[in-house]
Amino acid sequence: MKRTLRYALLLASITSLPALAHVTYTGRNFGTFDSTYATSTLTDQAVPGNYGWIDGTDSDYGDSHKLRAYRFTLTEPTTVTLSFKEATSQVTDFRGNVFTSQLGLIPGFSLYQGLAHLAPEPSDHDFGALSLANRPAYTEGSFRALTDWSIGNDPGNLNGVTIPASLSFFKFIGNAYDGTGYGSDGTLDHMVSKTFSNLAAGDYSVFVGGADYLAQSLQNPDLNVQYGITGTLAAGVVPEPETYAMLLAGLSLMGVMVRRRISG
Ligand SMILES: [Ca+2]
Ligand SMILES: [Ca+2]
Repeated sequence: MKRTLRYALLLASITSLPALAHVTYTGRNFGTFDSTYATSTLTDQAVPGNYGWIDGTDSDYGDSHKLRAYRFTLTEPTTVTLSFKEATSQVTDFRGNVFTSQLGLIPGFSLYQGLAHLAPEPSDHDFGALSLANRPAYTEGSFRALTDWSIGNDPGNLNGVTIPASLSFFKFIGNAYDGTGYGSDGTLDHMVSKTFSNLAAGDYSVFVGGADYLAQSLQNPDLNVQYGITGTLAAGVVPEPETYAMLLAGLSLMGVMVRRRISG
């Protein structure tokens, strides 16, 4: 397909996209964890453009449509390591079309306490009246990468009862991004990882997007390309070798006891 036609089609789909590109966690729930060591990996996700995360670090905020929201829940204080890396993903768009995203994401992410509205409540989005009323007029969206932020939904209807629009609040915990810029992980290898020690029990959101600030140039031919992401969460602490030794000793003792019981 010719590039110009491809971009014309992309733009045509983007104009009808906003109603379906609200903040959701579909396919991006890492799960519920306690301090027992466990990991969860989520594939086949993609983000439009390579700048969504870092655009939220500046004074005019960022558009949350350019990031993907992940969630997880902790049932007790737990240490969590989050890792995101470039990937090719089989992505299904809002029309049900499946396509392959491309490599090249320079990932950045921020971790927050709190969740966006969940179905059946209407999803949050940047350009609803409540979102617009709760940020300065000159801003590009509600997303903020380095501090607390909020975003609202539209009024909804639940079982015949009108529910007013309300704000979702995200309390900033920390961030990390790939590359060599100030505050980055220092190595541009299309992956980034960070450990958050002893997070309190509760619900968390992670917003992931590109960290190439210049990629938002309208001259960038890849402005709206879908970049694939693989995300991994590791909860708890990897057991120490001594713990394994004790575990093995315990298992062999049980084996002896079971054998004795069978033979006795
Ligand atoms: Ca911005
Ligand atoms: Ca890196």
